[in-house]
Amino acid sequence: MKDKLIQKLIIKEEKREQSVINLIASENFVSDDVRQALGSVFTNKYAEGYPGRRYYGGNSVVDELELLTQERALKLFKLSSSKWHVNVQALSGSPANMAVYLALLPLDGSGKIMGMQLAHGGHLTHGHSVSASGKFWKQISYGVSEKTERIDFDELMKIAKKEKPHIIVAGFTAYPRKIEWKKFRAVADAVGAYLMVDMSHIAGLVAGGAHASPFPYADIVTTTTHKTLRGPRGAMIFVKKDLPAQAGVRDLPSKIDKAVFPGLQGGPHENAIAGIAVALHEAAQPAFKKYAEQVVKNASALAGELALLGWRIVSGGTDNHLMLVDTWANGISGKEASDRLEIAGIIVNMNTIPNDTRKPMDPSGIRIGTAAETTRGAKERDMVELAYVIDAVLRG
Ligand code: DSN
Repeated sequence: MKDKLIQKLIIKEEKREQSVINLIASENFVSDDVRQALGSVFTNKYAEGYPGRRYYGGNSVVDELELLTQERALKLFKLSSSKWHVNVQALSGSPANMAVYLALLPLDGSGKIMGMQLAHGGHLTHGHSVSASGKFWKQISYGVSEKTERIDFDELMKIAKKEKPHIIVAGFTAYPRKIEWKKFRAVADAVGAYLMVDMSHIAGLVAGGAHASPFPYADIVTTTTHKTLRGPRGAMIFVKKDLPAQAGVRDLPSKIDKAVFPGLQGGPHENAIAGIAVALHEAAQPAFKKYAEQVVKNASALAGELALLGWRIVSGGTDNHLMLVDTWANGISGKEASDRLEIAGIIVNMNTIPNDTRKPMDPSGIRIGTAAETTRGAKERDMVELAYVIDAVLRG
């Protein structure tokens, strides 16, 4: 590389990544093939529009790429193209979610998104007031039960019946338990709401069969492509083709396509789409199924050992790739825990825990995930060892 300053930073970051244990629940290590696609000539091309309907010339190869990516996306999640449409252009998870709201919700201030509170594991774009999703539309929030730290569906039904949201969002950023899609469907049906699933965190687990698929129940599924799915940064929006018109919305697939472009963005990042296509192919291989299963086994082993060592695990454990550790129960704030671990070469993020009494910038816990280290080959015995190291570092 001629730009020595940037080359130096790339090498520096590569060394940093290699020298630490990465337990950030939303990160992963992509394959060389994914990186090759990302750095390919597809980055040169402007391609506003969709296959067969582009504004610029020279898009015949891009059309092939995008159609193949859509085909691979539908196949990976066992979806028929006669029933589901997929948009692969959204630049990342937040714009993908915004595109769904833009397509579905009224803009006159009456639109309601029912989403999980940020502090209980929801995402900013599920209607939080600091996100555009909470500025253009009203968040009807729900949380987890104080006692079980799991979703309380009776409470959810009560809120939904009272508030009558247009859309219910399931799928979270910091929820360690299996998500019962069928129960969300029942709540959405009871109030005539769309059910949108944001499966960003667990997409790789769903693809590998390590978490139940939301597709039999959801109307719309959004996902980022760079977490457990192990692709480049990007997003996909899946939408059912045969949805009944609700709140006057018809032909949802085309509405969502239009919300992505021209509604929210211009030219798609075709190099990222090429990387997504590679990742989708990788996730369809038998080895990925084993990977997804191992991610969950590793999380369970790590949470189990930490609990034995005296750390309170929120909700008592994990069913997926992540866990929340209530470090404040042992007198260490989440920030302090995260800082201490980083000094020891273990990267986690501080995180609020349900009903946190502390502030988001210094909350009561940390979030730990196993997707990245499982890619590096970690197994349960490594997790047990890691638990001992984490314990020793935190107890200092
Ligand atoms: N930042 C992502 C996460 O860590 O879950 C969500 O946007």
